[in-house]
Amino acid sequence: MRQEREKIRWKDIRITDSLFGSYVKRVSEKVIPHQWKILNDQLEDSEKTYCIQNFRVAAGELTGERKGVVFQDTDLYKWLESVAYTIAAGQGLEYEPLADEVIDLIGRAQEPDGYLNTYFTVNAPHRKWKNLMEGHELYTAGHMIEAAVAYYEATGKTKFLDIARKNADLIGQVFGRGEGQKRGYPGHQEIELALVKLYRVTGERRYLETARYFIEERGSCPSYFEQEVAERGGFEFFPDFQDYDLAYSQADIPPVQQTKAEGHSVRDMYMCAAMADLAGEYEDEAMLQACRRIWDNMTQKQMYITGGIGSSGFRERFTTDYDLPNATNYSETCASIGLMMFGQRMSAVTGEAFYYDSVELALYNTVLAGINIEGDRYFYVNPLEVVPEFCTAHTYMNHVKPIRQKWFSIACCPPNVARTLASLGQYIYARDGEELVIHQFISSEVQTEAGGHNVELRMDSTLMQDGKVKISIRSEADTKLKIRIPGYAVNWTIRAGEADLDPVVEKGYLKVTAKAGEQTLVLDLDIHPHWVAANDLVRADAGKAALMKGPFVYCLEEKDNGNLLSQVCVEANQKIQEAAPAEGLVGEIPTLSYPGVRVKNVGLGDNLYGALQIEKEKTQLTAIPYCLWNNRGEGEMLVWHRVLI
Ligand code: FUB
Ligand code: ZN
Repeated sequence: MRQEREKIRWKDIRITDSLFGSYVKRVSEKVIPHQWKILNDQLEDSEKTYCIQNFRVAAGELTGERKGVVFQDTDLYKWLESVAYTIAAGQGLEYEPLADEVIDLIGRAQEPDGYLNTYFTVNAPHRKWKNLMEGHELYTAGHMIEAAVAYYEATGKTKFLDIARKNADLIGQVFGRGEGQKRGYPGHQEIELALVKLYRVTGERRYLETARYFIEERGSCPSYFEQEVAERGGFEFFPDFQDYDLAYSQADIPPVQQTKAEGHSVRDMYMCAAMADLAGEYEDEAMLQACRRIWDNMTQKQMYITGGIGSSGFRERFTTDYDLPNATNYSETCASIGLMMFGQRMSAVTGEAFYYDSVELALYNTVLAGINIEGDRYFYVNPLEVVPEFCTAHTYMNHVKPIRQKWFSIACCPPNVARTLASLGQYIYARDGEELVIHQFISSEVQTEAGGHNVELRMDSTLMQDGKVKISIRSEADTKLKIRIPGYAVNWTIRAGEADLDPVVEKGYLKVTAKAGEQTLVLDLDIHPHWVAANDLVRADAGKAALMKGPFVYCLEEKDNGNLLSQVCVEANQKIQEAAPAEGLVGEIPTLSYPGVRVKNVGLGDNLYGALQIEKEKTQLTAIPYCLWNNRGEGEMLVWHRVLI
């Protein structure tokens, strides 16, 4: 097994891309201050979060009850993580004093032994570590640790990291197989990957050991969770968990034995991300094989074309192979972020590029759809087909919102998108020994060190305009580059000046050496819009086709095409024209235009049913990137088109 790749420092990467750059800018200029107001309950017409207030109560500076969901603290931690990356990028320096202040508050809310969780400190001190299945204590700690690591990496300040270490040390004492320790593990995974990060930044191996313990202990028999439920005689936080099954939180069998993506999708992804890390750290082949099985099952049988996962609105979970309904699905934004985290680590530990195909799909489609272009509205659930009036509350569609929301009572997704966008550089570049690796074609600049010398690299991606990516390198010595060839690029070429190169391709990466001095490489990925079909076993997409160009999935919106999009059909492999970007959208991505047919049932008048009598009406269709839907008002949306034979 290979060594992990090395991350490029946050401050060494700058995103200049017209699409992603605009979101990254929004995060620092709008999302962070907007979310700060929400954390402080200063936003009118928005549900109260009590987030900062809870920390004040826990610190003994306010009296009263601690309010909000049991893991409300994580909103602040994810906010701080975004702030850290933004500071590192030099865009959010003004947030640093605010962040320092709130870190001081977190420190005051921490108990002397390192315990840190506003819910249990204030509302249920006698219940600490007694409801791991529902209580999210370890999940919350995980987000705190992730934020602390990011803040340390961004600023070099140790205060938050010290808080995190103290808390992680306590966790390491409480849990384990030693005498007097609890043989428990989290109901919602997250702490494991956070402890790996803490180990990597501190070099303290005990954090890695605790992470490994949590993964290895999970799913053991007799079940820790079943014992817990029996002891407390029922469910405390989520009463609708009455028929809870252990597979929901991947605790029915040890993770290393799992064969498919199962249960709550975010839990599964966070767990798998940690497993991939641990497989690399411990050279644990069995763990890696489990990760491979889960990844393959998920991406080949349970993932939407948009990189969305978890098709069940009920309990935010995976269901079964090929069950991918388009209108009622969940496809939580956080789950696709988790997929990105898992895929990134799988690529790091195996050295294989193809994991990034799904990472890219999730990022360019579901994750980006999770936020509006203004940066103040969010999707939690990401359907592939929407009829706004059918998204009715208190029905089976309760979870599907036809427009992005200001916030949510359970608000895991908005700050998760923010931290992902703010740390986007980690998905674009890495260092692998002497090589500088490029994983994504997002315009950006990086100034770093590779092979013992300084390198300045500028990537100008016009992928969506002409399929090309220009990579300009300035370096003191020859620089070894490893560039991912995406799965969708069948006829790619690469040139240095006028010369065509014939590089070695290894594990999906092309390897080139840029000469010392200045050199420009042009990678042509030769991408074109094309129709995609689904396996016949995906009943929801039978006889349908979706439109893609490169990593972007396209969709039809009512604004461009009128309503009743379910009438729309296309002829098989209908030719597609590229047209100007839609007005009011970001990223200069072409719209796609193609002829279609509306198949109408005529002669029914107001009757609900009647004799079959069809009329076909020609129409010209315009599709926009799925990630940008619902930025121009409410209306119908459709990804999978019916195909006329
Ligand atoms: O339970 C914490 C988070 O809230 C989960 O990851 C999301 O699915 C949401 O339920
Ligand atoms: Zn979420």
